[in-house]
Amino acid sequence: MSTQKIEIENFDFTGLILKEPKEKAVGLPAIISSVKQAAKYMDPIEAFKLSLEINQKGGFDCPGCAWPDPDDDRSALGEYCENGIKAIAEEATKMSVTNDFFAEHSLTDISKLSDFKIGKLGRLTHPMMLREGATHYELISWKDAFDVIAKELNALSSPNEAIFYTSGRTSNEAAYLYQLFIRAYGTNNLPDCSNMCHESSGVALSHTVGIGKGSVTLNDLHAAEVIMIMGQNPGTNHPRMLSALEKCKVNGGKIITVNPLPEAGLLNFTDPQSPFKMMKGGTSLTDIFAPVKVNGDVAFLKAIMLLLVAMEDTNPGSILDWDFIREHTHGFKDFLTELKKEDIANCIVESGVDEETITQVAQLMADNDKIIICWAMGLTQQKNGVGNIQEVVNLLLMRGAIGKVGAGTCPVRGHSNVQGDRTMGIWEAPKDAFLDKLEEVHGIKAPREHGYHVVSAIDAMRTGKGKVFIAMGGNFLSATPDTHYTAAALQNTNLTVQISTKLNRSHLVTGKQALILPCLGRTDKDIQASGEQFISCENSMGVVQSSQGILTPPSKHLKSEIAIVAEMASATLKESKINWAEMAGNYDTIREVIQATIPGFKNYNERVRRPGGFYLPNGARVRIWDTATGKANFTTNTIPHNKLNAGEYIMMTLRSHDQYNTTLYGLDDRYRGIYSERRIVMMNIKDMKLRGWKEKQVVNLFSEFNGIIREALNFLIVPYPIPEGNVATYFPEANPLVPIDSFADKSFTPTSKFVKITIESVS
Ligand SMILES: Nc1nc2c(c(=O)[nH]1)N[C@H]1C(S)=C(S)[C@@H](COP(=O)(O)OP(=O)(O)OC[C@H]3O[C@@H](n4cnc5c(=O)[nH]c(N)nc54)[C@H](O)[C@@H]3O)O[C@H]1N2
Ligand SMILES: Nc1nc2c(c(=O)[nH]1)N[C@H]1C(S)=C(S)[C@@H](COP(=O)(O)OP(=O)(O)OC[C@H]3O[C@@H](n4cnc5c(=O)[nH]c(N)nc54)[C@H](O)[C@@H]3O)O[C@H]1N2
Ligand SMILES: [Mo]
Repeated sequence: MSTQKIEIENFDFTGLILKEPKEKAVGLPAIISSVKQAAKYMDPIEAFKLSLEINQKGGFDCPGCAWPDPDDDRSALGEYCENGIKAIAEEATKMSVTNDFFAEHSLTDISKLSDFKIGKLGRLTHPMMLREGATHYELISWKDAFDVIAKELNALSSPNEAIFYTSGRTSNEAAYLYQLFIRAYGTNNLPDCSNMCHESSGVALSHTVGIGKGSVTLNDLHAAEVIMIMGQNPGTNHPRMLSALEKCKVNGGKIITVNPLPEAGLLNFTDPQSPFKMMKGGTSLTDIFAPVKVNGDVAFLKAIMLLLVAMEDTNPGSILDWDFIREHTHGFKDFLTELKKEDIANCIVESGVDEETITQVAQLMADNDKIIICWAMGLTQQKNGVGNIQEVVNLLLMRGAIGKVGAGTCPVRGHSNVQGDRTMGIWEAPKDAFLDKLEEVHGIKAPREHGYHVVSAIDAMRTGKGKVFIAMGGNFLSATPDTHYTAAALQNTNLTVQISTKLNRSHLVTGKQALILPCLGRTDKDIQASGEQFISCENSMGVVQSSQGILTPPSKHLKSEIAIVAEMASATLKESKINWAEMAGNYDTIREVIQATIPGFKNYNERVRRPGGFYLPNGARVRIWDTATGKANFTTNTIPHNKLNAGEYIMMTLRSHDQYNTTLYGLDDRYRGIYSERRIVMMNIKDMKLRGWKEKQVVNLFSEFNGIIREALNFLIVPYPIPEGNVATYFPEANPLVPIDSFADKSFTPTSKFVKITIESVS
């Protein structure tokens, strides 16, 4: 065993500068910022070539977010967004981490670098192995790497001792092949980033409307009369969504924002595709801003529904869509009885929003029929994340606002193919019908026992039940909760394997042995036996499109994710009758088996080649409810009571404007006016005064949960317009504070937006 010390956190300050938070998003500063970013790390001609191809029909799918592209006209400037350009610059960087780098630097040394510096080292170029007890990664041939994996997997006493993680950039083709290999090998241990992301949406929507995806299309957003955006910061995380919101406003729609923070992008927006408007100063997007307390959403939604019911009682038939409720829903009576037991005054207090604002929101909901509710992590990463989303559905169902033009559910997805990965079977709890099909098409025996999700996977490794960990992309260590607990879990395994484009901390905190398998990214050309290949992805609105990289890969030693899976499978499953090599040689053959296994992919190869791709079937969109009752279900969800003792705060962990999850593009959070530092904690000025604290006060953060105290040291206080009692930090710096056993009911999503903490001043 090696005794080298690996740093799991980096506590250094980088020099906080504070400015006034911005009140508008995008516009010229955004373009300048992204061009600067691209120019720093990329060849300028390649950067320009790429910017013309982003999200174009026949171009490549931006490796940034999962926001859909317009069905019809796409901007000549490229479906551009500042953070999309940054995502591409990050992948298409000129810098690389070669085998020489690993020969020169021990793991201990690399781990002393900050996450930001590690990311900026560049693309991985060679397969590398860390042998048991070694201090350095060393070069390994691809063949030997696959043999190591095969040997370890075949030595396990049960396939359930292996864990296969997936991050959400993996293409449909790679995801399908990966899950096929894993199930042919014999386990459903397929935790994925979705477990930490929109799992609460999937669980809530499947139960209530019969499909774990949103029901709206981009055109619905344009046609909506009211869009309510809850727990989401699109100016940073889905910048192209702002163009859709702007169209909605131009068409006369109203926008309600429900968020503890006044996020710049939602207040005012200047479309980068429209230079004329850029000079005029942009569109004011939000009509009503409802500053909920963290996790005040169930109370907020119930208050609105109570007001709607009161209006209905005064003027029967005027508010509730009785035809819809009768024909399409189940459980309305019980729902109404339970709702009426709630005290509206209490709902208002628990929501944190004032009565006048709530009344205005209810009035908009009453006056308009085409209502869309969008949401993201502010709702899903809560103990009652599933309840939050079920309340969203209740509100839409009361108003008949689903399954018609301009109305419905809009969970805004994160990773560019996270939705597609789930469609392809990346799921620890697959349905029997899916496994039956897999057996029929491939002649395998698919395991039926459900596998580990992210949280249970960590526990399994911690207790020695998970012995081999393989990650298809992502940064498991830094993205998961309870960083030190997870580190110990990973270090307790025999082998960790990372299939990655870039180096991150998960390559440093390893099992006894570790492999780095470097792969092609979305922007790279992918040439296989039958010639140049393309892959396909499903966006947040269920549109499947092709994506083809155009750059020369950064190293000739890289393999595609598909080739890696195929070779791993061939090496491990010696008796397998599946022709892995053929599929890796020609991705059309993978699409053929996907078509045979998964509904909605008829004529996949032909339809995916059409410009703009094709829509997958969506029951809720056409009012077909694939639920246990055959109807859309109303539900009752209790209001969480979050009592705080003196000196306790509720912490939410957020993304800054300069990061993609654990990848740090830079150290600034321009819209929030926070520059050059990530170890910060945003706090209400009144809370600061109570403690006698000043701006930039150095503090330590502690969370106590089920008797265990966790700490995150060295943070600087930033006064910010955030509700009293709430504070905000950045993900992943604050992840050591998120308790492993604090997760959402039913979806097991870590409560990254709700961590009870105490704060102590250092000086
Ligand atoms: N540039 C960029 N784009 C990204 C990502 C990225 O890191 N960078 N990540 C991608 C991924 S994987 C995802 S999942 C998405 C994430 O997209 P978001 O969900 O927008 O990201 P977060 O920063 O987690 O922001 C959550 C928002 O919820 C609010 N919030 C927190 N708690 C509550 C609450 O209790 N109630 C309400 N109503 N609001 C609350 C916060 O103030 C914040 O505005 O973005 C995707 N796109
Ligand atoms: N506290 C807190 N924790 C959170 C969250 C939060 O809001 N707060 N958000 C959660 C959410 S929503 C998510 S989705 C997860 C994200 O969790 P992950 O998806 O695991 O994390 P990422 O940071 O997106 O992964 C980045 C790494 O992916 C690799 N990579 C990038 N592109 C490719 C590719 O094309 N192929 C391959 N094979 N590898 C690639 C690179 O090595 C890069 O370093 O984090 C979760 N964790
Ligand atoms: Mo996510």
